[in-house]
Amino acid sequence: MGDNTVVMVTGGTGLVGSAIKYVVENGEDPGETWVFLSSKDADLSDVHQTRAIFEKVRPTHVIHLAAIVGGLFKNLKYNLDFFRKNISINDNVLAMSHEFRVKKVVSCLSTCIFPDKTTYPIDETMIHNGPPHNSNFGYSYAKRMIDVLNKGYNQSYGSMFTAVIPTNVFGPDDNFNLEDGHVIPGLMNKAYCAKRDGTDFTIWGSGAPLRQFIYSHDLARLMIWVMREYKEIDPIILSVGEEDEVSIKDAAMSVLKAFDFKGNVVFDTTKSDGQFKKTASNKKLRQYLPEFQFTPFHQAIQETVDWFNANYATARK
Ligand code: NAP
Ligand code: GFB
Repeated sequence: MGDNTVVMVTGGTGLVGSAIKYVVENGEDPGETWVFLSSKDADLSDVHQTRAIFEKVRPTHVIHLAAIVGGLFKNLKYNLDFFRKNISINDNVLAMSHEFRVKKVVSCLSTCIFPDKTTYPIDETMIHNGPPHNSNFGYSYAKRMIDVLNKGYNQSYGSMFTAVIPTNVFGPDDNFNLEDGHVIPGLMNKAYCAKRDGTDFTIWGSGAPLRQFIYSHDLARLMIWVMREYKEIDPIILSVGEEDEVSIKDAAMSVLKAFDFKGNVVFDTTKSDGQFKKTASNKKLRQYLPEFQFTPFHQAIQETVDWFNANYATARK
């Protein structure tokens, strides 16, 4: 890409945005200028602030990550907020991308937005084939509308607005808050405290549900590739293979191994299990990148635990 390329990353201070920043700053010299936004640069749910930041940055490319994001328990509590806030952010960012003639936008869906009643493995063609799991219908429908907007802008203006569909992400700079965060950072925060205080380590739910987890640094490398090389309007799933799916219990054991935790493990089955599985196929990704190497799961867990131990005082929790 030419050296006049300006890539603006909305949501640039979150888990995924921080990983993209890390990869860009630790790789070979990028051909592009990169600008990473936080909500302090602009509240993107406000169209006037959104226009102002596009006016200021004048991006040629946008990686759109900004959203209200959270784990199962935050979604269960705030479905309406997830829908309304994310719908307005998404509409504003794509409208301003059109108004400022952005050449390409890569937005983010999620494997948790697919129909709850479905055949497996899930693939990119199945997004709108039925209602999502009820636990996160607000977030899911707002995400699905990104795909609708992408197709609408392409039909009306030929816009190159596309999207990726990551599976559950974890890594440094995650949100480790116990109530609002996702399972991996939640387990890490709990393991840290249980080891420090000599208390039980509690896994919520039965531990039986299945998930595919992608390390944020791997997702970052894939998203940079999508921004530079992927030419389809249809979205692409960015996930480890079906064969790398693990149970919540397996993931928790990997976290405990990384902490060298020797205490008592208990399951709080009064807490919801949420969706049992959302097994996604990465066949389309493999057709493009058959040689891509994902970081082994436990190595990624260990790197994240090491980061959390070193940054506990300032981590989001
Ligand atoms: P995150 O850590 O919660 O970061 C969210 C980012 O969005 C932050 O930079 C935040 O800014 C920004 N933001 C929130 N509200 C905003 C607003 N009104 N205006 C401007 N910026 C706003 O989220 P993440 O996990 O990195 O997720 C990034 C993207 O990946 C999201 O679109 C999410 O749906 C998608 N995704 C995530 C996962 C996962 O497991 N984490 C899985 C699949 C897809 P501040 O830092 O200033 O608050
Ligand atoms: O990452 P998570 O919160 O969301 O994982 P989802 C929830 C699963 O992990 C449930 C179990 O089975 C929980 O019972 N779990 C065990 C825990 N211990 C914990 C813990 O300490 N914290 C948390 N959070 N869970 C989300 C969607 O679904 O997937 C979001 O709701 C988002 O919209 C995200 O897209 C990627 O994987 O169930």
